[in-house]
Amino acid sequence: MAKHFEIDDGFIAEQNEQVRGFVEEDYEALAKKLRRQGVDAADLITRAQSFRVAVPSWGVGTGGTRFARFPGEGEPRDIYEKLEDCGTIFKLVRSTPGVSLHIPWDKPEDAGELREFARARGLHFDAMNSNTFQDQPDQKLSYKFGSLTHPERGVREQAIEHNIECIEIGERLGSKAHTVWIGDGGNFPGQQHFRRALERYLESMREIYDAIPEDWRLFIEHKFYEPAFYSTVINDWGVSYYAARELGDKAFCLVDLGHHAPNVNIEMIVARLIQFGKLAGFHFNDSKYGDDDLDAGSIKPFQLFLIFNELVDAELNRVPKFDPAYMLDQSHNVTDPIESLMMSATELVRAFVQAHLVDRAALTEAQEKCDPLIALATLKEAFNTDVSSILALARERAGGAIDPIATYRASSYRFHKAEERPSGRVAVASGIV
Ligand code: LRH
Ligand code: MN
Repeated sequence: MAKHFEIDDGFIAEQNEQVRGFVEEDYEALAKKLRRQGVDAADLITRAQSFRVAVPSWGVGTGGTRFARFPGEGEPRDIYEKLEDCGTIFKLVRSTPGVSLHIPWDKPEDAGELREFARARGLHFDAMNSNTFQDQPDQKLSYKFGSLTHPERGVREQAIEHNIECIEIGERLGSKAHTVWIGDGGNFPGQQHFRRALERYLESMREIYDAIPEDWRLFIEHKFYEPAFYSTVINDWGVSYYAARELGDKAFCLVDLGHHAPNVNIEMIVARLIQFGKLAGFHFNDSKYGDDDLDAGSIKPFQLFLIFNELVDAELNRVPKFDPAYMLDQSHNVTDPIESLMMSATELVRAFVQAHLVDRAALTEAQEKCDPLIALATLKEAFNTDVSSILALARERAGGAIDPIATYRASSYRFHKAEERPSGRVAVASGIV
């Protein structure tokens, strides 16, 4: 078996040595400032180390748009090479041990072997994802006019069976959740009967729900448009919540940040789903216009912070049934996917730690005393605090890199992978196109 290049711990330690002094200087200054606010910086390092987010297997290949895809060097060509890259991300940032698979893109020949390959790299499998938004070469019936809501029972059955197969593969891989996102909808007024389509969705999802093992969760992912451009069956959190309630206690609502119309108040949707005990978790990314699948925190970092403000408030107030699953769901069209995923994971930990910096007593007092300016100022105080040194030391003390991007580039990992993975063969649908 050809030798596969890996970044070793010694190299990471060497790179850390070069920058540790500066980071510890910044940390001491920050710790001193936080002590004045009665905040223990060392506690925040522990919190940062507790944060976990899963990476999407489809995110380590270069993504594209309907116009073009510009594959990079050393693209992963199969699920094993995707896991190699996920292992490298985890080695450097230490917050991403979970990998979310997409079936059939990542259908394993040998689930046991794949599970062992992942385990050897400190990885495990997070939520599974089904795919009834594309037709596979060997597929009998087309999903052109829908899948779980298609007028023809045969097409719905085919889609139900595919979801049940994903769950069975997930069981063999040790996953504990299954995400169902369907693109079903219409492009023209009159194309779909809105009520019948939703009825069919619930009928189909009940069969999938019944196949969910006792200790699993079923995640419903809503999206306001695309690929349908007039109506989408599961278009917003309201219908997702209704469906989750209808299905039962194992069904929850997953929030993909890019699946909302511009300017929708997503942090309030999060607060609602937390209050209703139906928040599944997230597909984190960012966007300016549509479902752009850009890097988390790259366009609207304050919104990301406000979302984590709701999550940390719920965590600290021990809201019942609060157990959100965090995943990234991005498409990397112009950056090295590994760098983007490391940066995005870091921006999530940053928002999480900043949310733990919020003076909640002062915020509650300002809210109860109708003092909006102090309420906003209290949030901004936390958001404007540079916690980079806390994040860096949290990574380093967990065996990772103080500066993941610099360490990754210094390792020439991508160059080595370009050698090992001649670009002839690229995995089918390695990224979202
Ligand atoms: C749909 C979506 C969904 C995935 C797909 C790759 O836009 O967010 O979560 O299945 O992207
Ligand atoms: Mn998604």
